[in-house]
Amino acid sequence: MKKILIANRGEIAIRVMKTAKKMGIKTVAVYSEADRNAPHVRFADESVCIGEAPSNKSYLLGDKIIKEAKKLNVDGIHPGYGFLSENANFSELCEKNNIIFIGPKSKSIRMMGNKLAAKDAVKDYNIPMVPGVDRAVTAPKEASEIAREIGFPILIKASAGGGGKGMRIVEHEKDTEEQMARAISEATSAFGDGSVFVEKYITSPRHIEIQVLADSHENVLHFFERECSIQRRHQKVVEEAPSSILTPELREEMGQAAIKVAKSCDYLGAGTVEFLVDSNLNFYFLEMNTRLQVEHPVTELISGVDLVELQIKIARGEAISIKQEDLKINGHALELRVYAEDPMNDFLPSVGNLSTYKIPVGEGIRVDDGFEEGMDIPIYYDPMLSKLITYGKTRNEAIQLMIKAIDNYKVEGAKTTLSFGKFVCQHEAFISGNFDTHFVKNYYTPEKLQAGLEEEAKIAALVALKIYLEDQKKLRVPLTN
Ligand code: MV4
Repeated sequence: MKKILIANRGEIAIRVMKTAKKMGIKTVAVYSEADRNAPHVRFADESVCIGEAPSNKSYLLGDKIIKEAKKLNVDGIHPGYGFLSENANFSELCEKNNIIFIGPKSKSIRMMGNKLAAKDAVKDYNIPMVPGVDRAVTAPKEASEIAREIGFPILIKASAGGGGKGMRIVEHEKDTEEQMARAISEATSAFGDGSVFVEKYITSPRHIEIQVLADSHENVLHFFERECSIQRRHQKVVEEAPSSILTPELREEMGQAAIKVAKSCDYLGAGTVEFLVDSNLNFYFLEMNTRLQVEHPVTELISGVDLVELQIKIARGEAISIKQEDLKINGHALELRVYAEDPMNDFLPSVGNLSTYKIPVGEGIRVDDGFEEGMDIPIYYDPMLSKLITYGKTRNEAIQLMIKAIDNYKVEGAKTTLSFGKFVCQHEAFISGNFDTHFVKNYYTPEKLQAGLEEEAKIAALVALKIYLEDQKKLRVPLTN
């Protein structure tokens, strides 16, 4: 592979290009009219404009991207995350055009993109699943019968859904039929597929996922877990590796389950298997994400591998040269997603011009970003500015370093979630490791964030006053002498 095109923008486009450069592979950036001057364009060896600002007129145009790739003699396309990354038709289109899609085969994407198909694929592999039904239910009455069997609360999920869309919790039997009807109609209008299924609702789970990699020589490895329970409305905010609740035995068990999920769909490349873990440490397979994930850096830091490099080698047909028993967890990594959103105002997007943008630097700090000082934040795309990642020998070291890095991250011109990240890192429940997916809902209010900021300002004022008084004393010494 001599040249790859990155069908993405922002931090992930740059992240992929960095590894390609390291491997001596030429890079091609694609960009929309809104991204003409974006850093990912300048970072690439070549670049091509693919359309107007809205993503359905640029970054989502698979045909157009392939046409440009062929013109430029591109050997492979890396899709990053989002956009075309889990589009089975695009993966297929690449294959048909003799361009290597750096990711799984279209068949695996299609299978895992449908939750009922995924359940069906893994059913002979003895993977723990949430109690429920693994077939489409369309009649509200039928759902009521199932619910009575598994017991309330239940969760109705859309088979084609994702990111919490099309999910409904039902606490009481009397609400079942009404909620079923709503879920079906919601799924039909959102996904064009009204299939739903029913599961027992796990009330206070943790969300833990396992990174897997599979090559074309029958090797499937796992790269441990990421703890992703700190999320807000299905948007992850803080991720870490390893999870503080897994024992080595449970980690091994979940790792082996994840490997089996990958095998069940004939997986190739990097993927993530999502699990729920309940308060008794039972784990249940949820779904598989067939892409490189936003939070992949925490895995890279604790395992010492470059996941993008392995993706590219696998796409070239090479075998993974690492053995499972050689992989060890080293240290602890945290990632904070820094969004251009206002935590004081219901996390509303806060776009503007980044008049000040200075990232923290130092040992154990990694910032993956696609922005620079003076840039306008485009309104058309995801408002994530960067990923602030810290690494330490222990969890506590990584947390303390994160707090310090947040303090040294200077952004003006847009509100960001940096202060919110600090709130999480200073919260007792987070520090003790005693939290679940309801952390933000249970503990966060803008008032608490405000109180923390005021406290900090007061301390800063006191420190300033103390320094001032001490300076005065020093100055007076020679005078009074
Ligand atoms: C669940 C669940 C509880 N019980 N399934 C949310 C998105 C999708 N990936 C699956 N999700 C959930 N499925 C059962 N049977 C709770 C969630 C869930 C969740 C999962 C992971 C991370 C954050 C979450 C937030 C709310 C609900």
